[in-house]
Parts: sequence; C-alpha cells; structure tokens
Amino acid sequence: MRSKKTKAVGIPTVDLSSERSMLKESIVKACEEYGFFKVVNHGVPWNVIARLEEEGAGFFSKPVQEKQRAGPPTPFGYGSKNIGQNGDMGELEYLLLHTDPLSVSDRSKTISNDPTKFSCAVNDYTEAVRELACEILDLVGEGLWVSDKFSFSRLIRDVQSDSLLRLNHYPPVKDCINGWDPPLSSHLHHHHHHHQTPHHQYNNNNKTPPIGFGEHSDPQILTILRSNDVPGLQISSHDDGLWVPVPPDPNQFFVFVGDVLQALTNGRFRSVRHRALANTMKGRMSMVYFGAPALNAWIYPLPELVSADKPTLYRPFTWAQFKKAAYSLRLGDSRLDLFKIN
Ligand code: GA4
Repeated sequence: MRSKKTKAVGIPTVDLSSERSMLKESIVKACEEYGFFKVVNHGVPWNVIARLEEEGAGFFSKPVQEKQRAGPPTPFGYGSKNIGQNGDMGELEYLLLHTDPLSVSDRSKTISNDPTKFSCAVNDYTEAVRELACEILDLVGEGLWVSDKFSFSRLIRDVQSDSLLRLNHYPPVKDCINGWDPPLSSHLHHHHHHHQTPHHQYNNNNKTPPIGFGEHSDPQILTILRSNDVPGLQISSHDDGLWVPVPPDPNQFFVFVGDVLQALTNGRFRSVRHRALANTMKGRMSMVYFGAPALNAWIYPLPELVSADKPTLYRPFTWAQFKKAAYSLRLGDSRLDLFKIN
C-alpha cells in the first residue's frame, strides 16, 4: 500500500467536538486559507447518511429509460452528462432537488417506487446537514466578531431558503482513451507540488482522467459534501491554483465556501474552485447540500468586514439576481466579477 502518500496533503480538518474558541478560529483560518475543510465529529447519525446513500444507489442502478422519467433536470430532477444549460458537460449522472419538503415529495413520485421512503431519506438528510451548516456558520459569525453571530445561518434557516440537494453518480471509467493511465498509477496520490496540472490545462495527453464535473465554484453560501469511498474530488489551491486531490472519507463531511459567503465577508473568505474526475474503477457517488438564501434576500458585506482599508468589493444583490447571472454563464466562469465595484 502507498499509505504514506495518501495523506490529506494541505487539507485542513476541523474537529467539531473541540473547544469552541479554538474551533471558531480553526474554521475561520481554513475558510481564509483554503475556502475548504473536512469536518470530523460532526454528530450526523450514520443511519441518516446510509439511508440516503441507499436511495441514491437504488435510483442510479435503474435502467436508463426509467431514470429518464425523473428528468429533465431543469429545474429539478434527473440529468445525465449535461450540466446547466450553456453547454457544459461531464461524465456523470445526477439528481438535482430543491430542499423544500413539498418539492421533494412531488419529485419523489417519478424517482422512486416508494416515494415516501425516498422523501423521508432526503428530508432527514437535508435537515441534518442544514443544522451542520448553520452550526458552522454561527462559528464563522463568532470567529469574525460579527455583532449578530446568526447573520449567516439565518439566511439558510429561512423557510424560503433556495437550498438544493444534489446526488452525483460518476460511473466507473473502463476504457483508457487518449493515453490516460488507469488509476493503478499513483499520480493521484502524490504531493500536489510534484505534478498536478494547473487548472487551465487539464485533460488529454498527460495522464489526467476524464472530467466528471468541471472546475467551478459553488454560487451559494456554504456547501456540505459527503461521498462514498471513491476518489475524484480535487480543490484548487488559493496559493498557486494547483489541484489538491481530496482523499474520500465516507464517514466525514467536506465543506466549501461559496460565492455568496465571499460577498458577505467582503472577500475575506474566497469561494473554492473544485472539480471531480471520473477516475475510478468503482463508481463514485456524492451527496451535496448547497445552503442558499431566499430568492428575495439581499446580499451585501457585513459592516464589520468593511473599513477604510477594506472598502466594499461587491455591490448589493439579491440571491435571485446572482442566481440568474450564474445560470447565464458557463460553469467555470467567475460570476462575482459581474458584481464587483470598479
Ligand atoms: C454549481 C453548484 C450546483 O451543483 C448547481 C450547479 C448548476 C447546475 O448544475 O444547474 C450550475 C452550476 C452550479 C453553476 C453555474 C450554472 C448553474 C450549472 C451552470 C453552468 C446546482 C448550482 O447552483 O450552480
């Protein structure tokens, strides 16, 4: 085994059971330096995770015609290969759901033969990860010395919150085309300084497997991801843009800073660019919660994060306006630029 090389190089880990003042500092530090971290001792019961995983695996194992009954994915449902509506594609299939229980219950009729069981698994999971996201955001509020520490979490606790849940399935890649080396080689586990490709020149002749989900940042506030034990996720380092492979950990969660949190913190946190490679002998499945504000919520930097030497970076916008901009651009585009002052 190459166990010594699979160390989570450069990936910060936050232990939610550690003492609060230490915890809030380590979360703020991870958000500043990476826009990304792993959470351990998160308190989400295993059965909540396992039940959704089972529902997802059950759905993706169905014949394609049956899955297509749950499509198209716009706005919600089953999608395959196409991402968004502007020509982005990836080697994956997925279910995209709004987290509103009424929407889940309506969608589940075309997704599962036991819609009630499916809805319950989705709702229980969503509730648990939303709580986790809110807990993290309250710690962020404290760590940034914001006078109302609930300023961030309130946005995603709103009953009108536009939060989403996404199940991604990256089928195993069997054939090696374009000179791609099968995952027997150890390049995915090497320290990222050695020979990870910078994010503007992936794929083709130099050992990068097909793209499962292309490079992007998440538009929302905070993303909570859980995957099975199959690798593929990579984050882009804030320092040098090099790709850092994230070793999978089915028992833990990964947290991503989204574009809206970047705006709320006036750029003190930056959203993390990431991607998934379909580099696997085994299928990868991820379950991703995107914590978002209500469509009519106004987003502007918290006053505590604005000063003479840190002037306001982005003009105020509603989540609806930001979402519209995001959906009009390509996956990898930088939407926040449209809202920059100057
Ligand atoms: C990225 C984060 C979420 O998966 C998502 C994606 C959405 C989609 O798949 O429809 C987008 C993408 C995501 C950002 C830019 C737009 C919208 C595809 C796309 C090209 C559901 C989201 O909210 O934004």
